[in-house]
Amino acid sequence: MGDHGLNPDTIVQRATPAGEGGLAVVRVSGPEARSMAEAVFRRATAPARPLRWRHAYYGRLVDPASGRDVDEVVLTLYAPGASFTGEAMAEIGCHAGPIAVGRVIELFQRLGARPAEPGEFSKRAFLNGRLDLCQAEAICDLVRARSDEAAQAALRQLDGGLSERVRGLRDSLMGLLAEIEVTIDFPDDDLVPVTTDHAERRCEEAMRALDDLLSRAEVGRSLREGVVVAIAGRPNVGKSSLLNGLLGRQRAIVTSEPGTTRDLIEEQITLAGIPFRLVDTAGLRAASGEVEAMGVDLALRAIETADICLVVLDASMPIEAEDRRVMDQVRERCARRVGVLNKRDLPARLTAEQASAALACSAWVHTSAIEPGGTTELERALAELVAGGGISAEGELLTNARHAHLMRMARAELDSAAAAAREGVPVDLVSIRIRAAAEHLGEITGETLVPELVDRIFSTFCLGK
Ligand SMILES: Nc1nc2c(ncn2[C@@H]2O[C@H](COP(=O)(O)OP(=O)(O)OP(=O)(O)O)[C@@H](O)[C@H]2O)c(=O)[nH]1
Ligand SMILES: [Mg+2]
Repeated sequence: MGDHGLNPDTIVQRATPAGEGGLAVVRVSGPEARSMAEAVFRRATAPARPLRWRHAYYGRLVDPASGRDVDEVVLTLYAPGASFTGEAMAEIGCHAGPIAVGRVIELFQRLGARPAEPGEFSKRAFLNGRLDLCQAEAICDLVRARSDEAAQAALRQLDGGLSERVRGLRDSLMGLLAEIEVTIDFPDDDLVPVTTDHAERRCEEAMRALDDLLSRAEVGRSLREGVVVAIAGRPNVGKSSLLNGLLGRQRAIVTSEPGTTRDLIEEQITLAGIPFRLVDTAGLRAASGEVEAMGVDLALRAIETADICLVVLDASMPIEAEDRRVMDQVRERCARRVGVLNKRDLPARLTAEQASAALACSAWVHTSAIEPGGTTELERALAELVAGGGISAEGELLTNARHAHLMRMARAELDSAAAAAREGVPVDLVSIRIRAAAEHLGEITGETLVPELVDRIFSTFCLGK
């Protein structure tokens, strides 16, 4: 691998986030990495022997032009073939802060290194066969992960689990293609010809395996982007208060006046390692003005696109006509619902039985948005609803949208291949579809990727990765 490997230049970039901190790491990768580092590094102790690979040395970086100290650093050199990128690398632990790090990078630039583009270190690792694309993308996911669970999923992907399964699937399709081709090319030999029956069966097997992987894609997306939870109910039941209660701070305006919230307010929380995106909405009712009407429209759309809808009732009052309308609107728009009986600190006029008779929900929970710990039951119900759906299931979770998309494309090709085989289309025509499916799968691990696509994928990475 690595057509670029003929004459790569040497690149430099910070590997740690910008900003102030104790330490920062600057990476230099490429054929000149070692000689550049040697040109500017002065060991603290008298150098008895040349610097060894994979040893950390304490010392100073000195500007050869001025003879002035640039920073106090720890230098580690990695040999070609034994580094993250597969090239010779120098890693410099220096003082953090924009000025200090900038000076180190600039020093290497003056020696001829080029500032790395976003994702360029990972791209080199990919081109040098150190990582497959799936694994490289997992690094990016890991860096961006917003929850422990997402980080775990990315780590598993980094281990190569997903790559192996996808590669296995692709290999079996390639095997089928080879069988088909042999019987086409040598029809007179004594080979058992591949029947359309056989091709259909094999396609269906592969589809089942893809379905299994894809069923985890939804979970993966939730882990990556957060489970979207819309908070719905008529005005004044305490939706914004619940948002604030769950967040533990006063994010949304709360008043005793019905119709307070107009816009959507979105905030993120993590429950049991799962990221949730809470969306507070305008109270649903026949609106009394243009702004409120727009708010109600937004609310209805938010309910429609949410993964889960909280249906909030005020438990200190019996169910009203407006509540019933809200429940009808939610029933039509969102299948995963959690019912909330709020204001449990006030005398109850409404039971969970009455509420669940009016609207079936995964659970009906009691809350008080104004008491400390008043939302615990709700938090538990949300975490359970998602985790019960397999969020913490072992195995590879597809956390990457690109992978899920390619698997869906491959599945669609296999579906038409199987259908064509059923209709008695000649097996060599069926094989065109199978080949297309195999190519989509190859794009996941990077085996059949076109170079422009490789560039595009890596350019979405963060700087210094
Ligand atoms: N006693 C009690 N009062 C609550 C509770 N939750 C909310 N309230 C009060 O109910 C009133 C309305 O609360 P909001 O959070 O603004 O209600 P909302 O559903 O967002 O209302 P709109 O934005 O108008 O749709 C405020 O006076 C809150 O203090 C609760 O659990 N217990
Ligand atoms: Mg509100």
